[in-house]
Amino acid sequence: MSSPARPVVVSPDVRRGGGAPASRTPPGQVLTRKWPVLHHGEVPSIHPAHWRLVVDGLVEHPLELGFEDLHRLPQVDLHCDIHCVTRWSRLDCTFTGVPIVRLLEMARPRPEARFVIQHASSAPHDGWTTNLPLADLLVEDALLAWAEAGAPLAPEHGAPVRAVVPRLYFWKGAKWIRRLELVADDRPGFWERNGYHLRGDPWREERYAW
Ligand SMILES: Nc1nc2c(c(=O)[nH]1)N[C@H]1C(S)=C(S)[C@@H](COP(=O)(O)O)O[C@H]1N2
Ligand SMILES: [Mo]
Repeated sequence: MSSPARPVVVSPDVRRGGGAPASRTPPGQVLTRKWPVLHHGEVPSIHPAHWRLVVDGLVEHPLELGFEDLHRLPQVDLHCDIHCVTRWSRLDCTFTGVPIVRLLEMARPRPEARFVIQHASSAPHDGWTTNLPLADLLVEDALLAWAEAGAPLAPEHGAPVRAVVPRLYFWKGAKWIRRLELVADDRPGFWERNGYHLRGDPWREERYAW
């Protein structure tokens, strides 16, 4: 049985300066071919059958869905670059998943909703979060992803499902994501409370809050 071809979404940064690696590398970043692992706390073990995602807060229709439900939504392959605030960048990643905007269209944010808090399951700090403007998720290249380069995500990279928001530093994508909470006022997440920027645009070097 062959699986149907998925549309390819290309993140705009991939085409910067004609796509040459140097012009695609934000200031102060160093390219790596490996995919480093970076997080706070322990790697949780989450069986796909037990994974749930909640979309709630300031929405008209709160959602709760599982791994199979997510796969029934329109999937894409996302060609993008990732930029960690600790200065490594990895070009030409391919993430498979569903654009977060599809879930937001279903949940229908209320007019007051302006920020999104991503919540992760990561013991012992189940409260790991990262915050971002809602507008940064109303694009086709911000995903809930379950695979990279055709292979399911490894547990340390966020299995079964993580967020990938390639226009911002990579910490704005929660591994082991479990909840998208829509809020009216910005609320600094884990790294943001530790001095990182509220938005985190790598092209403006928005690394730190100061
Ligand atoms: N749940 C969770 N997600 C997280 C983090 C974390 O500590 N916990 N760290 C972030 C940071 S700082 C980065 S750079 C990326 C790293 O993802 P990777 O380990 O797959 O490279 O995950 C982000 N998502
Ligand atoms: Mo990071």
